Amino acid sequence: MNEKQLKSYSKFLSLVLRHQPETIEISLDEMGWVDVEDLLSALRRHRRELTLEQLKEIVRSNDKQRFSFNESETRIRASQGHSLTVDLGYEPAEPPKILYHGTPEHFVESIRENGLNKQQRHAVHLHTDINTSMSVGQRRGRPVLLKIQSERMNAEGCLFYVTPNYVWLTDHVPPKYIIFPE
Ligand code: HQG
Repeated sequence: MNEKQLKSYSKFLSLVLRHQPETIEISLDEMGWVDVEDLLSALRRHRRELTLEQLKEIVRSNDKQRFSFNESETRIRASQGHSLTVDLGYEPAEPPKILYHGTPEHFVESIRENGLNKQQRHAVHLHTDINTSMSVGQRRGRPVLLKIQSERMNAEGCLFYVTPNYVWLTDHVPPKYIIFPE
């Protein structure tokens, strides 16, 4: 598969594994998993045929490692980013002192007031590195980098989870833990 095909399939998989499995008439279990066989046959029925090897290539080559297989590679899911209600079953983890969140400038005033909300997704997404956060913020406008005092939040009772691809998840970030740029 060439780069373009990989990207297009990855986008389509994000759609069905995070948001709209009904697009190809599959359903996800409560932890977001679907049987690989069921996924492949649904893709075939909807003219998006993939071989098992191609699916593995998409998972392996994905720039953000968005998808994962279970250990026996019989099931697959998105590692984070769902708008569907899912319980990904990650254990709470101790975050680093600071995590980052990039957001477009026009959301900053509302974030100052309300903190970071998870909006359409199942959790607020935070990153350990500035570049990733800036490129997330850049998707919708001029990006602003917010620093989150995650260690302090955690010490004061807020839970954090980390995905296999090192995206940090939490339910909400109150404004008092956010350091805004000058
Ligand atoms: C903002 C992509 C106003 C928040 C990315 C964000 C990421 C508020 C937007 C991953 C707010 C939600 C997640 C408030 C939060 N007032 N705006 N109180 N609280 N927001 O897409 O973090 O490529 O749901 O700052 O790369 O941007 O899909 O979240 O701008 O890693 O794998 O509301 O999605 O990954 O937007 O992105 P999103 P996000 P994938």
